[in-house]
Amino acid sequence: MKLYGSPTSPYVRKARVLIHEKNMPVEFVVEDPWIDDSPIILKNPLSKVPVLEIGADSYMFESQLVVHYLDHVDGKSFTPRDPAGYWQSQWWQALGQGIIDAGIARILEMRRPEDKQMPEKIVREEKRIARAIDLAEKTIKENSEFLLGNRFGLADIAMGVAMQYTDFRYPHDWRSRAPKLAKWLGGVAARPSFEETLPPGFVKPE
Ligand SMILES: N[C@@H](CCC(=O)N[C@@H](CS)C(=O)NCC(=O)O)C(=O)O
Repeated sequence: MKLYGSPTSPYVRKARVLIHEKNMPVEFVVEDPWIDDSPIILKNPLSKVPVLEIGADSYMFESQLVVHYLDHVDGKSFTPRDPAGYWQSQWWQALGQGIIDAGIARILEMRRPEDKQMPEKIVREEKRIARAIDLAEKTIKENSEFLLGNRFGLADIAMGVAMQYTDFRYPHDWRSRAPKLAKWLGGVAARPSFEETLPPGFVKPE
């Protein structure tokens, strides 16, 4: 299998962390979806990464589907099997995806020429992120190494990537408001799968 994407994309990084954790033989191929006539278009008409090549001219796209596929393809799923745990994992993954979506929307707005930017759009995305962090802090258990039970899983990957993307593109002091989340992130971020997939230029917060 081949995973196409960019080294800074948090959507792609979720798949990369999972591939690392599972030690899967998946080649990472850097391809830019933003350029005109990007080769990504031939694999994903939506021209977005990640794209996972699963066979000859056969591709998966949308990070949640790509991660779901990688999670199940080898029969060694990182998702809890009990129904409550399964849906809690989906819940955390949706929250993480939402934080990433808001972080991306914010940075794209900030990259527009200054006179074309909509400050209210930037504030709206920042408020989304703040509320999501508050809910995560309310939900996470005290001193928990992992978000669900005693096993690292897809919930940790989605939220870990989302919070590090926040640190990367929207660095601000969220930790003093969310100490339990901050402590959990410190543990997850120290895993080799996270260390070795950090976006180039990432500055570790003090
Ligand atoms: N919902 C998609 C979002 C993927 C996405 O927007 N990826 C960005 C890279 S961070 C991209 O390829 N953007 C290219 C574009 O929007 O043209 C997913 O979860 O995979």
